Amino acid sequence: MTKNQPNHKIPDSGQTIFALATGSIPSAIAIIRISGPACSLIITNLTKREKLPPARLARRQLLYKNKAEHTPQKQDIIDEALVLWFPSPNSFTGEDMAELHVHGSRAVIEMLYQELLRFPNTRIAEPGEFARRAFYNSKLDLTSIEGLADLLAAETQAQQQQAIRQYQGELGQLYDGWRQKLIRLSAYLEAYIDFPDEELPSTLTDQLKQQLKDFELQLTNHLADAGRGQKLRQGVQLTIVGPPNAGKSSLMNWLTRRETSIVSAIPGTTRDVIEAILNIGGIPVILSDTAGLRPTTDAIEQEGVRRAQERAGQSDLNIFMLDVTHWPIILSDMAPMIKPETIVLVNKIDLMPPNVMNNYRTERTFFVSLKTNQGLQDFFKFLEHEVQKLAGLTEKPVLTRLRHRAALERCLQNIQHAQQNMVIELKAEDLRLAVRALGEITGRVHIDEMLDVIFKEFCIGK
Ligand SMILES: Nc1nc2c(ncn2[C@@H]2O[C@H](COP(=O)(O)OP(=O)(O)OP(=O)(O)O)[C@@H](O)[C@H]2O)c(=O)[nH]1
Ligand SMILES: [Mg+2]
Repeated sequence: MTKNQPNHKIPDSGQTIFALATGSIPSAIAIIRISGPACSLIITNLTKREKLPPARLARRQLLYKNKAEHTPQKQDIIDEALVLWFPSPNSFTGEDMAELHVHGSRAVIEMLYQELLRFPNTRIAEPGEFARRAFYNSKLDLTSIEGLADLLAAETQAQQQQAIRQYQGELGQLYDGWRQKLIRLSAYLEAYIDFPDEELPSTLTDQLKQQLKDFELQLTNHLADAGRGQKLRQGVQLTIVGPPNAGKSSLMNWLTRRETSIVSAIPGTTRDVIEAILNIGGIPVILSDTAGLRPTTDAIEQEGVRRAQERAGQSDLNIFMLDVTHWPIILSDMAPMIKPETIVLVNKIDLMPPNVMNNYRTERTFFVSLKTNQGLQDFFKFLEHEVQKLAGLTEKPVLTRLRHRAALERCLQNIQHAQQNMVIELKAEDLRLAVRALGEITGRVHIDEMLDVIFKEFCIGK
């Protein structure tokens, strides 16, 4: 077996890194985070105390310039700070860490940076370096680190909920659990290859078949549910389409609560795709207002219509809007744009009572007036529900990134191969590849080492 372990020692773990962990200065408080072997030296030196503060408890202490003499002078004071000491391994990075909560002025920070740089092998951290160290020290897997990045970028509550769950390891645990299962299946096969004379339970092949089948189903279901997690991260694409003058831009402005698009009585007012980002029911939504659809000889308007159709084609959900005075006549070239999931919005019911009894009416048809606000609340409630259905939180963890999807699809392919392959060695290789694909998601790729462990356990006494 070839050993293929990543280097779990950080190349420059001998170096101590530090960075400002809080936002731009000046600020009331600024936190400088330090990680690495020089932490204890830095704290004792800056505080001019022989003893380190108690672990993980905030202490108010004076910070002094890093001078050789031990009797600090008043003019050597940098700031009065809160000092926190997190000895390894119980820290975010797993290394010795410290936090200095100082007053957030440019002068204090600059002075501290200068002092910190005087310590041996100490430098300013690169972006993401604390998280990278946490990963190398097995404090966080890759999905947790991605969850942390999402948490820092979260703008809506649902995004925050998904991110915190991922950060806390929900997704990582799911994939790791699957990986362990696959490793066990691999071990069975390996045993068969290496000890062909050994008696294996006769039901083994049947069991293996069944387990691979179950696994394939689980993976397929998970992949099918995938859109949700990604949409919650990136936003649901919602597009308003329909004939000119229907009130599409009026709806855009109502939904965004500002004058996002120009509204006018002249048909063909909107010519380009106008985008706005909003929060509907905790879900980020990328809303597009588009040019009214109609045959035209105007080249610019033609391009606008093309863009409208293109955007509608790419969207997760479309609102098809029309004027009540035209309802239910829908031009034949527009009819295909109304799909079963499209929400049909019949506007301007203040002008005349809608003919609600007709063939076009579905459960997804709403009658509204953007002038009098009639019917808008019911429509909005429905929209909110639809958006949440597309991207809402579920009980089960869902995949959130293209990176995960690519690896899971590879894993699924290998599982399918393994089921078809009759040659046992090739089956085993397929499973190894499937394990590797799952390992890539969490960052565990030292498969062979794991296999060794389980294989030994499996073959006890042989
Ligand atoms: N009476 C009435 N007029 C409305 C209503 N909603 C919009 N309008 C008017 O209809 C006209 C067209 O509205 P827009 O929102 O610009 O329509 P649009 O679909 O964006 O039109 P294009 O950009 O040309 O495709 C404007 O004069 C609006 O004031 C409504 O509910 N009732
Ligand atoms: Mg418009």
